[in-house]
Amino acid sequence: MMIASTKEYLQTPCGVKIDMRTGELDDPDNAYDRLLSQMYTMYEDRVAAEKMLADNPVIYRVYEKKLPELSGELQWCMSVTMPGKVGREYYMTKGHFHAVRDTAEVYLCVGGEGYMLMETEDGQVDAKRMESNICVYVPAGWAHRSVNTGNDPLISFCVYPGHAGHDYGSIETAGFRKRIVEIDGKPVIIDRE
Ligand code: PAN
Ligand code: ZN
Repeated sequence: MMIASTKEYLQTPCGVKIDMRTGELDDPDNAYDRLLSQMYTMYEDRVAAEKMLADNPVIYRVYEKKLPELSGELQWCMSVTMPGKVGREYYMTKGHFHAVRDTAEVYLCVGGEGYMLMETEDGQVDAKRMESNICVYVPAGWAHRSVNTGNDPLISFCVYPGHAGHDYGSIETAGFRKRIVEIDGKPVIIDRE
């Protein structure tokens, strides 16, 4: 559906069916796959990452509706991080700050297991467990990344302010301070080297 103007957005309530087992939206306005080739430099084991590029797996998928990018409005989407590892590091989203730092986000996990890894620009770090029925609150000013430590897709319903925007640059440049890797068969949070 073409949406002509902001005004029209505001005049168009929508109701959308979501398949909570897969995260799929009926009739998404945008659905994209993030492939390993689009983020392989973010993994600690670059050799393992480059070897996997031959298959170039889908690391995560996002289903979105086109909604007004305005304060007072909300964006929402389904985020599905696949199970898997690059070397010993679990599949994860790229992660970002919101471009408008003063904007928070809610993630309601509806399937799978993992962590929401978070950090602030002044060096605070946190990780909250994600599994079905856990709602994670990402406060304003915290960068956030979903990490799938399980064997099934990690699926969340995400809601954030319409005008938040995404700032990937600082994470792409410096990376998160923490990584989540498998050690002796279990997820362990370690410092970035
Ligand atoms: C989510 C994320 C989604 C994909 O909707 O955009 O999980 O992760 P990246 O954006 O880090 O690639 C969100 O946090 N929106 O603000
Ligand atoms: Zn976000």
